[in-house]
Amino acid sequence: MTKALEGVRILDFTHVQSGPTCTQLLAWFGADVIKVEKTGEGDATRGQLRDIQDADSLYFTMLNHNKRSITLDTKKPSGKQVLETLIKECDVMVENFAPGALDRMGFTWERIQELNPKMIVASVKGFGPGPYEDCKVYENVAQCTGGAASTTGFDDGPPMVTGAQIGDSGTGLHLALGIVTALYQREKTGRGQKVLAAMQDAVLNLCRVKLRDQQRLERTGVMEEYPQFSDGKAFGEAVPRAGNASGGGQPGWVLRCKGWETDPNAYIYFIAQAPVWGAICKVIGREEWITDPDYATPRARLPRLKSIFATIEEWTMTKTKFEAMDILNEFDIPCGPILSMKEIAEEPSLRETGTIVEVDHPVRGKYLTVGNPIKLSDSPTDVTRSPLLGEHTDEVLAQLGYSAEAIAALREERVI
Ligand code: CAO
Repeated sequence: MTKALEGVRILDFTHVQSGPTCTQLLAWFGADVIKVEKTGEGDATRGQLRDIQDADSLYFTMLNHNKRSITLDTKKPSGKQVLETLIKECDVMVENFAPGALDRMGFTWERIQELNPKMIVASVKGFGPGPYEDCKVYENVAQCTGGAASTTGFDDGPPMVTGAQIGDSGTGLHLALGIVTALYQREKTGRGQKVLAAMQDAVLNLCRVKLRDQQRLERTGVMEEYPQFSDGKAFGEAVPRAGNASGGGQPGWVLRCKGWETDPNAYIYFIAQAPVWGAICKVIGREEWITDPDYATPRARLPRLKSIFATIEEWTMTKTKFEAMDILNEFDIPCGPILSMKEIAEEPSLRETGTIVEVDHPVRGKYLTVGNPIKLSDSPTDVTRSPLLGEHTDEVLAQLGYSAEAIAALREERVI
């Protein structure tokens, strides 16, 4: 069976997380991804957070499946020549170096266009044009500057970052969409183009509902679904941290379940969706709330949300999170157990769909990874292990037309 991006060749000049997540997705869709790494050292993540001495870290292996790796010193003249050949042969260059690094290497947009006018040059940067465009950025900086941190956490605590890598992997996803869109447009124009996904922009895109709330707050001075409202607290000028409140029109909260005293994840997310209010009241034994004017309508419930959730919690605490999930789903009440990473890793249905995959690696042995979360019916994903450093240098250079002698000379010069 053919793959969706078969025939597309990617010059993968990415490192750390944001760029590699993007090129990994493209590889899963069938692109030939050639990862160009620094001679001798490679992507810094190969050695970061190691759990097995001398084996590529899980950080690296889990972000670089289905790629080929070549080492190349792109600061030496003969290394630049190899890069030029790669630029001529590839469809897309993806990079996430610090701002200006590619220019300093001598590969400006103009130069790349000269070499290959069809080349799509896709970049992750911390910020778009503006006061911070020259800054280096890591995940949590993006979460803080993109609006996620100021709106995450509890009202009486500091701003919080989330465990979801929305700055890195979130931006990689945005970039991947930009790349396939540019490839599609190139079909009609024959031209390449620049694609930029700034981490601040990607995080802000994911925080869209909070900019919605900023404007609601400015217009009305109050947001009734926020916990501050039922707590009787004043709103300030900016969107406050909403704890575990739902970001949508149906109120929700995290509630304790049986075992919460010892299990940090014995909780369930409970959504008091309006259409199933009657069912909720019946399940928790509060049928009088169905007709009581203080509880019967969503609007009447808003100032009482805190005490309503406390009452629902009295019920959830008598059930395990999985028992509560089963009972509530019988009545179509939207809810979700708080799953630990251990529970997710062991979940058979995620293995069956390929969302969690066991991969074998020649140095580290078997490990678990997250497979392709996007399923195409006509382009299935086979997850293959990440490459060793420079594993494909000779193979790729030979494909580019370099003779065995020329390859040996480059190795002698320590360019590869
Ligand atoms: N051969 C020779 N030199 C190479 C090379 C190669 N194959 N690959 C990279 N280099 C050079 C670069 O040209 C650069 O040199 P100069 O500083 O002389 O221009 C140098 O290696 C270091 O690149 P860098 O500045 O990108 O790396 P860093 O570790 O200092 O910074 C990071 C890392 C992530 C902060 C920075 O790359 C960045 O801000 N990237 C954009 C935002 C981003 O993607 N952040 C997400 C990171 S994931 O959390």
